[in-house]
Amino acid sequence: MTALFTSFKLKDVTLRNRIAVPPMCQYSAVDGLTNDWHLAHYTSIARGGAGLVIVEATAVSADGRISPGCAGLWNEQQAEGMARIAAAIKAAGAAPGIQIAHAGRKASANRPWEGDDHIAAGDPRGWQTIAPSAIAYGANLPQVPRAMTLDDIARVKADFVAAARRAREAGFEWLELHFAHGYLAQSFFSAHSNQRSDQYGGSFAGRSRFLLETLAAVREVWPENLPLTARFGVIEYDGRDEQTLAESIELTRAFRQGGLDLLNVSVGFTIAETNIPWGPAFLAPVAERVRREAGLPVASSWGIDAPLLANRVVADQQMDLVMIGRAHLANPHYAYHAAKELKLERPSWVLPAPYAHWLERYRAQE
Ligand code: FNR
Ligand code: 531
Repeated sequence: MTALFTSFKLKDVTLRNRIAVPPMCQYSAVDGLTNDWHLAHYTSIARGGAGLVIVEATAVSADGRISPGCAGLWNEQQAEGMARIAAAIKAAGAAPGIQIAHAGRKASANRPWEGDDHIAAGDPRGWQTIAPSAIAYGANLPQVPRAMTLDDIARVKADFVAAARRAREAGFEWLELHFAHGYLAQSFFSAHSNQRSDQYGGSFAGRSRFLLETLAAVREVWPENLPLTARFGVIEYDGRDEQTLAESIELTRAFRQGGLDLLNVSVGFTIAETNIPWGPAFLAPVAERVRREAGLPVASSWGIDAPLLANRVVADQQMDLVMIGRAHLANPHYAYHAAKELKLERPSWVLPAPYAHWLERYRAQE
C-alpha cells in the first residue's frame, strides 16, 4: 500500500490522499479582494489531485495584510470571492481549506518580486504596523511597530473570529490559524519579539495567552465537526532550539486541550539572524517529535518534493499530511506525477475524469 495515497479522516472531512497544498500567498488581490488569478490558480492546483488545498494567508483586517496585494476576509464582498474559490476546490475533489492571518510587524511590505521590504514611510500604499512590543523585525523589515494596547488585542481576536465565521459561510471545510513565520501570533510567543510586562508577555503562560485565547474564541464559532488547525513555528534555529522546542510542545499540548485538531509544524522565522538547516524534509524529525510528544496529528513541509521522500515521511509516521508547496507552483498536477512515480494502479484517476479517461485508456494501448 502506498502511504502517500491512503485517505485521511479528520473530524467529518476525509481527504483522498496525504498530499496537501499549503497556503502560498499570491500577492494578487486588490483591497483584499480575490480575482480571476486566484480562481484559476486554486482551480488548476486542486484539479492536480491533492487531497487538501489551503488558500493563502488571508488577512483578518486591512492592517493584517503582509502586502497591499494580500487577500482579506474582513468584509462580505471578500467572502463572496472566496466562496467561488472554495466551491472550485471542492468541485475538483480536494477539501477546501483556508488560512487566516495577521502579519503583525511584518505587515505593510512590498511584494517579494518588488523588493520584499517594508513600504517606505510616507508612501500612501503603506500603513503603521502593530505588534506585542515596539521592536522591529530588522533586516528588510525595519519599521518599528506600535506596541498593541489591550483594546488592540481584543480587536484582533474579534477579527479572527469574524474571519473564521466568514470562512465557514464561504464553504471552507478546513481552517488554519496562522501562528507561524514571525507574524503576529508567533511574535507573541517569542521572547525575541514579545517583551510586554502585562498578562500577554513575560512567562510562558503570558507569551502563550494571545494564541490560546484566539484559538478558544475561534473554536466557539468554527463547527465542531470540521478540522480546526494551526500552523505554528516550533523552532527558530537561533541557538536555543531545545528550550524553544520544549516550550512549543507544551503549548501544542495546550492547543490540543483547547480543541485544535491538527498542527501544521513549521519554523518560527521570528528574527532574521538564524541558522536554518535547509534541505529536503529538514523539518520532518522535528514534526515527528511534536506529533509523538504532543499527541496530535501533524502536517509539515519544507522541501518534501520527491514523491519517494513524501511517501517515506508518511509511511514512517513522521507526519500525517505532507504540505508540498513550491513543487505545486512548478507543476499543479504534482499528485498525478507522484502517483505514476510511486507506481500507483491507474495513476491517471488521480486527475478528473475528462483528463483521466484519455490518459488511462489510450496510454495503456501504446
Ligand atoms: C509560502 N508559504 C506560506 N506559508 C504560510 O503559512 N502561509 C502563506 O500564505 C504562505 N505563502 C507562501 C508563498 C510563497 C510564494 C511560498 C513559496 C511559500 C510557505 C509554504 O506554505 C511552504 O510551507 C514553504 O514554501 C515550504 O514548502 P515547500 O515549498 O518547500 O514545499
Ligand atoms: C516563508 C518562506 C521562506 C523561505 C522559503 C519559502 C517560504 N514564507 C512565509 C509566507 C510568505 C512568503 C515566505 C507566509 O507565511 C505568509
